[in-house]
Amino acid sequence: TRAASASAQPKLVIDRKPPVKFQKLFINNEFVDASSGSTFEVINPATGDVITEVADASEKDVDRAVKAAKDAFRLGSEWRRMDPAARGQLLYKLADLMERDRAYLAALETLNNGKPFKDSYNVDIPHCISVLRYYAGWPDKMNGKVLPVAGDFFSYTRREPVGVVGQIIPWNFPMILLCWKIGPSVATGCTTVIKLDEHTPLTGLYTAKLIEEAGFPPGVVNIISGDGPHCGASLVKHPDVHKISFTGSTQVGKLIGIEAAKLVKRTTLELGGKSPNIVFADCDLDTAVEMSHFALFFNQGQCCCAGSRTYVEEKIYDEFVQRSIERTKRRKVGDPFDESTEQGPQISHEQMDKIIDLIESGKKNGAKLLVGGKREGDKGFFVQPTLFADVEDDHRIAREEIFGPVMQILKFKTVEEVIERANDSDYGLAASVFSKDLDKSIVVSNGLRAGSVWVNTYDNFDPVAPFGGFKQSGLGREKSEYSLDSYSETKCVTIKISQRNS
Ligand code: TXE
Repeated sequence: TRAASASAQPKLVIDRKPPVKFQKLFINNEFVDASSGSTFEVINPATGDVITEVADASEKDVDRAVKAAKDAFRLGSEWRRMDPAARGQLLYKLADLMERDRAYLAALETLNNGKPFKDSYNVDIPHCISVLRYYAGWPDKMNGKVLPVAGDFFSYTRREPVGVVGQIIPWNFPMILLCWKIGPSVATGCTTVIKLDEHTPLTGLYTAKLIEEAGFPPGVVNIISGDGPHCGASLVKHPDVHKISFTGSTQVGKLIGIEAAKLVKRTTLELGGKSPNIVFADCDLDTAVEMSHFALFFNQGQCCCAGSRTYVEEKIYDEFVQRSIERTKRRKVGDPFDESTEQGPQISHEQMDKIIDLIESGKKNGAKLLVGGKREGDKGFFVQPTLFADVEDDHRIAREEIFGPVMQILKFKTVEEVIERANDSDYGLAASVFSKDLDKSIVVSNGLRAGSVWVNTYDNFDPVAPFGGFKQSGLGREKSEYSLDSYSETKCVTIKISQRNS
């Protein structure tokens, strides 16, 4: 039956040159030019060529977008009067439209970001759809409580939207992170201004069109393209923005945290990582090798939660390294639209240079370079799948986020030692454990200072599961019901009554 249903599916035709349909700012459900008229170039990372130009939002445009969001949030507005379940229906509709346009959105994502089409199509867009559907179910389930206060009073809580939200996203998962932001902000009844990353604005601007088509009232979701230091920073500083949700580098996250704190804005930050992946000798070695490879190399290594410190127990170290060498050598780099491609280009020349610089530091520090280590070709921003073994804890490649296809393998002997070394990092986003010993897996998982721990798997991103960092990896949680808390305020109303009774 599987074969029968597969053959019933129309064959997917991949458009390698998807047309770019929207290049302007989406404010109040309209596409508008930047007030200055200026634009910036969007680059295809696989070739280095310019794909198109999009509107470059300035502080003035941020102000326009925030005003639209503020108007949509005013008391008595269509949005504020809408039944909770109707907000959910809008998210369902948006998810349906993404499903309809899945192949186009996936092709546009691949063109702009460089990730393999098979990932955009099979991972990114389906995940977006399930995240929106997950949040669509929430609006009519966020109850308050009646409180048993003392005296002649009646007291209840209400969960109210935080208000106008400013959301800033990076380039590594342009569609997924957009949906992680839209979902909870719409579900809780907020209005939002989302600033797309300057490298990858194309799918977000197309999604703006779908938002309009889904029937969202004007001003509820505004989507703008612009740079960080001017456009992003003015959104963070804007006095009418009540909450900031940022995903990006730890460096910028700290600046944003400081600015937002000046006006006591609610702030969630999802930042960098240097996640330990611990492989015990009693693991299933095939699974551990393949999943450790995936943990690091998925998305060209451009994952905040990449398993970028692979600690392998001494007893299996040599064999693990050998098998990882073979797997890394087999990794297929190339045109992201080719079906067999596992790895596309890095996002930019700048990121490629940063990765090469860190590879050089690894060599200098004395780590053993076993595969790759160079730029691949001279067109586009490709980096060879690279593998270092005998990495020491104080090497830069074991401490800094590389954000590229560079794997670090480190050796350990005991459980206590590896927990301590894994936790010796300023970051604390994710971690993983490979072992068949359940007790050990649980004890180690509970001992790791990280927001997500995966056991015998990696990158499990169910919408139901919270995601976020300990320590300098961030503040707050994304996805799941936990993120709803950061988009809502709890109000307590207490009413004097003439007589209480039990
Ligand atoms: O990030 P930035 P970059 C890490 C990764 C990468 C490094 C640098 O290590 O190599 O960061 O990448 C906006 N006020 N991550 O420079 O600058 C910017 O316009 C307000 C991890 O691309 O943090 C973009 O929309 N906004 C990360 C977003 O911040 C500002 C994903 C991210 O850009 C701003 C990406 C400012 N002053 C990079 N400056 C993850 N957690 O997954 C910039 N921005």
